[in-house]
Amino acid sequence: MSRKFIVGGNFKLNGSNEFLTKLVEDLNKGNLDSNVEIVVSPPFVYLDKVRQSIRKDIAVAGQNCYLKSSGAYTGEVAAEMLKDIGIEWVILGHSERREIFKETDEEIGQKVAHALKAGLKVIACIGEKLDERVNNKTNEVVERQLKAIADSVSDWTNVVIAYEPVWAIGTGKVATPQQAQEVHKHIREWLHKNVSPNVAEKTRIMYGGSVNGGNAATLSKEPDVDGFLVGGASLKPEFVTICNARA
Ligand code: G2H
Repeated sequence: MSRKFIVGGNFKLNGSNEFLTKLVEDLNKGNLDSNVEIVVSPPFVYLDKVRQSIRKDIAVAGQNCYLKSSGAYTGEVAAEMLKDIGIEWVILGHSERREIFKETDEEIGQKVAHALKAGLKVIACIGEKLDERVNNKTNEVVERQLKAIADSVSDWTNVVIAYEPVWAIGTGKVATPQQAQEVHKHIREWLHKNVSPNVAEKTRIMYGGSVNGGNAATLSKEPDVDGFLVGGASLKPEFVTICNARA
């Protein structure tokens, strides 16, 4: 079966009213492949502005949300609140959340389950650090991170996995198409064995880590690469080239 190619723009902690107005204007004028699902993820305070001004064939994602619906959790945002303002997607488990904000595998699994229950679609990020790759621990690490998600999730319909090797994030060191394919294939095999053949076949696996307008087309040819999660390059005009990588 064919999985719909999906490209996400993770703006991280970047942007301003002026910058995002221009970026949205440019995307709205862009000649985008209609066979590709596109999701952009600005910082929380700009979510509503971007959602209201961006073309309707581009969806909007939060970059995080908490595992509770409400309460005394200063500084957090609930999945239900994202849903309430018309946001369809959320990115969870990004390595920057894991590393800088010390989110654990278990917490991320719970967040994924909570966000799905609230009606959001989830881009769930996994990936190994450089020392883990060097020590041949890549499969072990992605399996552990996947298991924490699988332990909390029963319906995978609205889950997309983003494989983002930490050593490739924002470093300009993109994984080779072979390195990406090898891990994506392993992830699919793990889903086949531990969740179900149907989930393995249907679940999309994005690659993230220094994707740009120059490397996207080659990476997109790999059979288990079903899209990209793009950081730095999503803030630039080349994001359109990345969205059209398979066209
Ligand atoms: C990985 C990616 C976006 P970049 O974090 O999720 O960022 O493309 O800048 O490496």
